[in-house]
Amino acid sequence: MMLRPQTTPTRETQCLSGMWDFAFDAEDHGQAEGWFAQRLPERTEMAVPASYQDLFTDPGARDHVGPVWYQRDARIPRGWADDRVVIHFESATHAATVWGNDVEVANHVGGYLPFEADITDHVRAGEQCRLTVRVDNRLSFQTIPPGIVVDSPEGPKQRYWHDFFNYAGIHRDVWLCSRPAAHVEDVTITTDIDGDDGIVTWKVVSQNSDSLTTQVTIFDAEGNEVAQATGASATTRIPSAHLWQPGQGYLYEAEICLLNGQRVVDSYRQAFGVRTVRVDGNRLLVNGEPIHLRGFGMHEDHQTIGKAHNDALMLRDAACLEWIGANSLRTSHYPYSEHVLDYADRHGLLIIDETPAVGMNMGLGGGIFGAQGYTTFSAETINDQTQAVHAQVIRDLIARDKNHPSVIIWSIANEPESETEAAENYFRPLFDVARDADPTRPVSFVNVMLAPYGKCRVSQYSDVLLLNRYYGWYVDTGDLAAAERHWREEMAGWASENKPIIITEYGADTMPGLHQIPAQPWSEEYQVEVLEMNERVFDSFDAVIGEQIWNFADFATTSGTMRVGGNRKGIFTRDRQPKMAAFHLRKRWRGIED
Ligand code: GCB
Repeated sequence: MMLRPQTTPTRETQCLSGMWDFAFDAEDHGQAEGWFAQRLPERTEMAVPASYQDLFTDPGARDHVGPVWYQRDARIPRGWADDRVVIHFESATHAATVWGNDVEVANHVGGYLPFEADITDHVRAGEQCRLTVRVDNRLSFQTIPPGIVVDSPEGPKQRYWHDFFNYAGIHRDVWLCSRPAAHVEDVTITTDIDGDDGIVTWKVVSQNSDSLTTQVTIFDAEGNEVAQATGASATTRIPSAHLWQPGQGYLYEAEICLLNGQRVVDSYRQAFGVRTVRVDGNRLLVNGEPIHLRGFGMHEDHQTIGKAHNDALMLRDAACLEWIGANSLRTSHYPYSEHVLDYADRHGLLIIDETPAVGMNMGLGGGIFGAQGYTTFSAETINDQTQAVHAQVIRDLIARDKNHPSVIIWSIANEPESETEAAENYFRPLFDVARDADPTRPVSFVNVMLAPYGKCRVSQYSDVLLLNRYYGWYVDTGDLAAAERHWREEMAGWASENKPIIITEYGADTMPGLHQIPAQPWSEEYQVEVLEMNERVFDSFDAVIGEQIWNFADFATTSGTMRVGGNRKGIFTRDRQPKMAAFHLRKRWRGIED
């Protein structure tokens, strides 16, 4: 359990982003040599946040496999003497060990979720502290996502089965935070609608607070107090509530105070929206109204900074989404920066929130990854231990994102093997994990073309069907008439399930500037024709309640004969300029013809 860093009357924060010392540790001997207890040997500089791979010109940096080290000094503010001092990482990819001075304070595996450590006992207010972080980019069959390091005469190589480059490093902000010893540790806010009123229920977990009272005050977006109640678990009513709606992200804030009589011992503010999400037959209802998703599977991927979060680049993405008429996105294929979800909350974007479980399918190769030679689920590959890690990542994702009104569906995996008994056994309990952690939202996973209607054994557990289909690209390449016929045949099957269907991927690689009539794969014209073919299919099935194209923008991948400077299925280029298909979508989604 963990709350985000926040400055409040009882808490302070100091952002540690900026320049850090940095060293590669290809031999993996830094830990044994105690690099955390000295200045890093053979150090260079590194920007935080950033992926480190694209900041050098040396291929060795880009292809590095193993640990890298980050280090900087930080002065603990002198006013923090009576508080707990915490170091908080929004993420570090894929595993991190953290030292405060000479003491190991945190060890975390998993590249896209936050972690923190209480370092009070190892630092002193007013004094400098040396912070050292060892970040390891290696994946194994027991990590999410999985991968494998293979030895070769040239050194170790990382192999993985997902189609995006294995960027690593400290990708999001790092914070020093103070908080009182007695403090709010977690809050879960759920909402319901009763006539015009909003019903708000909270559960606050706090530390060292036995003799304290929990008081929650709710403010509207203009800062007016609209409700107040005491109790760590309570329900209150907002009369004539302003609902959070698609396209209108109205937010309330709950101020949670721990009180000792009149004295505020800790206070924390949590934004939330009043809204409901429900599946009804083949409809997905937000506030009782059916919704239709338009948008994209995306990536956190940019020139130079790789997978780092940057507010300015996020705003450019948001401007492109607005321009084209998207109302939704999927955080393919990992949890995105919390700042993306905040933006979505404020603007009413609908989010399918995905775990980093991607590349769990040895049947997929298609020339991108070459021959696999592994069994997906087995004692030696993805096994019980992986499943336990996967369960934890589902819990951690939900713990982080549960209060975001923009999140309307949990996706527990992308395109895993799902046509086998082993897959069913692996995934069935994971759906329960998600539903236990959050009974208020639909749970699903993204189905792959190798497990079509009638073959998939996991979709039966999904509340909403999420399908990735490449008719006209990986199958029936260049033959859109056959593609449309096959797609309709398969869709008819899924539509008979009486569940909402969202097509979470479809599209075609496209080189901007390549024009052809008649259209051929890779041309801008062909991308438009693939979209049009899909749209004809979607528009003739009531159950299809969402279309999310693969991908919002071109992105970096591993090297491969199917990838030309990365994956080119973007509707925008990697620098966020429109391909021809963007104008087609703007017309379909917004009715605007440029
Ligand atoms: C998929 C994957 C996505 C790939 C995409 C492609 O099915 O989910 O990660 O990038 O196909 O372009 O091949």
